[in-house]
Amino acid sequence: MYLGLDLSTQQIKGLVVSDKLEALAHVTVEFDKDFPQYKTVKGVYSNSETNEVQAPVAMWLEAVDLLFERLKAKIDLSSLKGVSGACQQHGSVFWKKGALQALQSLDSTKPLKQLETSLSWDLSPNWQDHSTAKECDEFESAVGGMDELAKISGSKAHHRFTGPQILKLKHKRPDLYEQTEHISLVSSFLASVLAGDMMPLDIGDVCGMNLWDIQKRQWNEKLLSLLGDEKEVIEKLGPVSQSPKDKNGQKSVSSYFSKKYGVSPDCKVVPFTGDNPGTIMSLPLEANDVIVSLGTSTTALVVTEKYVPSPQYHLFSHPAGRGYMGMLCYCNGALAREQVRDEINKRHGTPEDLWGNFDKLVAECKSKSNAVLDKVGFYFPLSEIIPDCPQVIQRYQWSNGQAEPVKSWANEDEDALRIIESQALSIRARLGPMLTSATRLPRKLYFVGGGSKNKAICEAFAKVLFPSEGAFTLDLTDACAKGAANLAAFGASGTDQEWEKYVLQFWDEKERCSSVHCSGADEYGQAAVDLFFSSEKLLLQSVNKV
Ligand code: XUL
Repeated sequence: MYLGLDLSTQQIKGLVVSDKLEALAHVTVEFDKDFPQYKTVKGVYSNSETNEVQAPVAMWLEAVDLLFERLKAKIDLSSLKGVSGACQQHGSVFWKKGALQALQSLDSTKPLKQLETSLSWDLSPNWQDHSTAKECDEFESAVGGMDELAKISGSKAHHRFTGPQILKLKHKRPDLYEQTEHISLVSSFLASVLAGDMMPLDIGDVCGMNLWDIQKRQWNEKLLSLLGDEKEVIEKLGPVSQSPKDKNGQKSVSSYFSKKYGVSPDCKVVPFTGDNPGTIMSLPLEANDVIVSLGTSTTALVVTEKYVPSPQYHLFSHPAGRGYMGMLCYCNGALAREQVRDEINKRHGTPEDLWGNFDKLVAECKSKSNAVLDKVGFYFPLSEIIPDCPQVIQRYQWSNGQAEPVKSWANEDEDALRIIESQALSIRARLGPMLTSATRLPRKLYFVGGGSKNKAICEAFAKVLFPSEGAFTLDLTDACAKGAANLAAFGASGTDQEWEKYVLQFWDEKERCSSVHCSGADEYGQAAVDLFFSSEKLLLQSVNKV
C-alpha cells in the first residue's frame, strides 16, 4: 500500500492506495473544526491591515497525529511501502538550531507537538499573503526585471512566493531569521516530520520560490544573495531532490510512526511536492495534455516539454516526468459567466435551471456565427491577472481589419457565446507556444471544477481549445492526495517504467471520465488567436496598461 497526503489550507487529507493505485481508505482532518483552540478561520490568521496571512505550524503537527489516529482506525498500516505528499505551495516553515536532532529523536510517547519548540517561528506564511510588495521589487530588480525573473525562475515575483517571504522575515524579524537553521516548504516540512529527518525539497515545488533556476536546475546566485551569504542560505534550504526515484532523496519513515501507528519501518518517504503539481499527477497526463478547472477562478494546467516562460503565468518542473508544468491562473471565471447569465435571465425570464437560457443561447449563437471570429469581448468584473488589467467589460466589433468598441452587441444575447470564446481563446493563445504537437493544439483536455458540470460551457470551451484526442470531464475532488499517492508508489516501488506509462497502466479512462462532444473542424485557428491578441492590446491601451 502507498499513502498520499495533502496538507492544504483548510485541511489535511490522507489517501491509501493499493499497488494498483486503487483507493483503499481516505481520511480528513479539518483545521477549524478539529482544532478550534487555534482560532483559525479557514485554516489561517488573516490581518487585513498588514495583508499578512499565516497558519500556526503547531496546529499542523497536531493534525498529523489526528490523521494517523483516524487512518489507523480504518486500515492496517503495517504494509505501507511508501508515503508522499502534495501540499499547499509557497508556504515555509522555519526551524531553529537543533531541529534536526529533535526530528531524529522523536519521542513516540509524546505527541508530534513536541517539535513546536524546534521552530524559530511558530507561523507559516500562507499563499494568500499579500505583504511582500517591497521584497518583490527587490527580487525583480536583482535580475533586471519581471521578464528576466520569469525566465530564470518560471514566474515573475509574487507576494506569496517563498523567496520574497523569507526576505520579509529577514527584514522584519532579523532575530528570528538569525536563529533559523533550516527552512522547509510546507511539502518538505511534512515530509521531514514523517521521516524524522530533514527531507529535501522536490524539483517541482522548489519552482514556487522565485529562487531556483528552472532550466539550469540549480539555485540562482543573485537571488540567493538577497537572503544573505550564498553558502549559508544554501545550507538553510538544503538539497533539492531531482527525481522521486532518486534513492538519496528518499528516507525511511520515522520510528515514531512505526511505534505509534504501526506503519511498516520499511516504508519509504518519497520527497513531497506542491498541490498543483500533485493535481497533474493524479492522472496519466502526457505532454500537451491540459486540465481546465472551471471554478470561481479559472485555472489551466498543461504538461509541456517546452520552457516558454512569461510574467503572466507560472512554470514548474514536472515532479516526476521529463518536462514542465504550466499554470495559468485567471481571476475571472464563474462569477463573470454568472453575471452574463443573470443579465440574460433578466431579459428572458429566469428558468428553473438558472443556466437554461444561457446554454441554449451559446449553442444558437454558435450555429449562426461565422467561422471567422469578428467579435471579441472582455468580461472582467474583477481585476484580471492574465492580462494584468483592472475591472472592465469591453466589446470589440471587427470589420475589414478595424475594431470598433461597442457598448453591446447588435444581439445582446451573444454575450453568452462571446464570454466563453474569450475565456477559452485567452487560454488557447497562451498555451499555443507551449504545445509541441504539429497543430499547436492540446492532445487531451480535461474539465474539472464546478463549471465542468455544465455541458454547454464545456462543449463551447472544447470547440475553442480543440484537443486532438478528446475532451472529458472528471471529478478531481481528491486529486492532490491521489497525485501524492501515485508519486509515493512511483518513487518507492522501484519501478523502472517512466512516469506516464507507470500511471497509465492502472488508469481506466472510461470509468473515470465522461466525454465532451468536440468534433468537426478547428474553427478557431491562428486568425482567431491573432484577432484575440489585437483586441487585448486595444483593451490594455484603453485602460492605460501599455
Ligand atoms: C499556486 C497557489 C495555490 C496554492 C493553494 O501558486 O498559490 O494554488 O498552492 O494551495
